Order: sequence, then structure tokens, then C-alpha cells
Amino acid sequence: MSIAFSKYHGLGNDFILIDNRHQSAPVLSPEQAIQLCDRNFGIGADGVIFVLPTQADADYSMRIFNSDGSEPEMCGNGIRCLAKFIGSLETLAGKPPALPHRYRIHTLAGQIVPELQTDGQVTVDMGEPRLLAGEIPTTLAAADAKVVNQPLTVDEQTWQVTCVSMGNPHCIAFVGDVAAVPLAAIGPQFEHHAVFPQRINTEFIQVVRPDYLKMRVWERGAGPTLACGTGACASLVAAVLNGKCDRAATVELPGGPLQIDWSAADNHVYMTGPAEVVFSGATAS
Ligand code: ZDP
Repeated sequence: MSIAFSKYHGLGNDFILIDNRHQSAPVLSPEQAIQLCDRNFGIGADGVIFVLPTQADADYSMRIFNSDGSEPEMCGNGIRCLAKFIGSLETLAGKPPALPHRYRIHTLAGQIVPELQTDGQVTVDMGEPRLLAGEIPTTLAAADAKVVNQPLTVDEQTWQVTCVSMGNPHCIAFVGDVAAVPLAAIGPQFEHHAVFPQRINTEFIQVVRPDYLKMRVWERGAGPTLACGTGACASLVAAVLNGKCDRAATVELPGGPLQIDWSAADNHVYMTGPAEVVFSGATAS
């Protein structure tokens, strides 16, 4: 069956968006998602995202498959794209959202609230970071302890790491120069390290100034992407926990900058950045 889709990206982290509002199960299997994400044999994307019907306390549900077919709990750049996609579906139906407009989105990481801004950016209330080892999950510390600046040996080199969950798991290492990190060689070894039972997203962070971080990421299930929204949020939190930056900072990713703010008032992390539609189409079969 041919399926309509739209291709979006947030700072070059790209997704195939599917209008799945008519049924609660995704119209594609993980295997079909793997095929569509292939950059030579498919549409090409870092993941496939579905807008689904939801329960009473939310407007819609989101599910996502990574390009390897695995299902993460959350996706920061993806939820900005999803908010834009919903806005355009509602506009097509003759009910354009009055800006700024907030959507309550149910995810496997709980309720997340993206807000469409008048300038085209999207600000997302990403909720509270989770810091206990058991919540990440990682065996690097006791289940009820935080993992801040702990040694982790990867490929005979010992790194100092901090772990943060934004619903999905992140391991953050601070480095002097992000450009010098051999990402393709060490990324997979972090991802599949025995101390991370659900695998891990890994961010390498260079603190340029207390309000400016540079980041490179190796994503669980997707590899070296141009941007990772949950990763930028987790990295800002990790930098604050290590006394390396302010609670509000710009995080520069290979695909461009995100503004991240860990509110002292409500402990929620707020992320602001762009999301753009690239094209729409339909699958061949
Ligand atoms: O946790 C994971 O398996 C990630 N690959 C999910 C995708 C995260 C994303 N890049 C983001 O922006 O948060 C979409």
C-alpha cells in the first residue's frame, strides 16, 4: 500500500513524518522503516516518526523508529518536526493553529509539550532530566546514585563521563576539541558498552564559554547525526552538574545551534530550535 509522507529536518537531523491519526498502530513495521531510512535504497532519514491518536490528557501521540528499526522513548529534534507537521495538517484541514500554539504530545517518555512560535522556531518543554543510574539505565553506579564525572574505559582509554536521561539515555564526555574525537571508531563502542543495558547515545562536548557548548554526537540506532535535541539537553544538564556552564546556553551541533535552558524554577529543560519541511511524497508500495 502506498503511504503518504513528509520529509522534515531539525538542523540536519532528518525524519520521515507519517500522518497516522486514523489508527493507534503505526502503519509501517520497523523493517519497513529501516528500508525507507536507507539513503541509497530509500527516502533517506535518521528515523521515521508517526503522529498517532492519543488518550484524554494529550492532543496526539508520537512514536519513532530509529534508522536501525529500534524504538527510542523520545526524540528532541523529531518532536519539533512533529509539531510543525501537525500545524500543517491542521492548516490543510482549514484549522490553522493561532501562534504561539502548544501541543501536548504523549511519548514513551511521558508528556512532552512543543510550542510553535510566531518566528517559525519551536520551543519544547522537555520535562525533567532523570539522573539516577537506574533511570538511565547504567550499571556505572548503584541504581539510586548519580553518574557524574565517573571513569569509563572504552577501547583501552579511560573517559570521565556523566549520564543523563531525557527519557532516552545519554552519556556525556567533556573534551578539549570536539573536532579531534574519532567518532566513527569509538561511537559504536560506547553505544554497545556492557554498562549500558539499553545501549546509549553519546555526546562529546567542548565548553567554549559558560554560555556556549560545541557538541558532536553518536546516536543509538542512528550513528553520527548532524544534531540531537535530547542530546543537547542532556549535555547542558551534564555541564551544569559538573560546574562547567550556565543553566542557559547555546549548544552548537554540526547542523547548527540550539538554545537550551534548564529552568531553576520548575527543573524542566526547555529547547528552542528550527524545524523545516523539505518535501512530501508517497511510497511506491
Ligand atoms: O535514543 C535514541 O535511540 C535516539 N537515536 C533517538 C533520536 C534522538 C534525536 N536525535 C533527538 O533529537 O533527540 C532524534
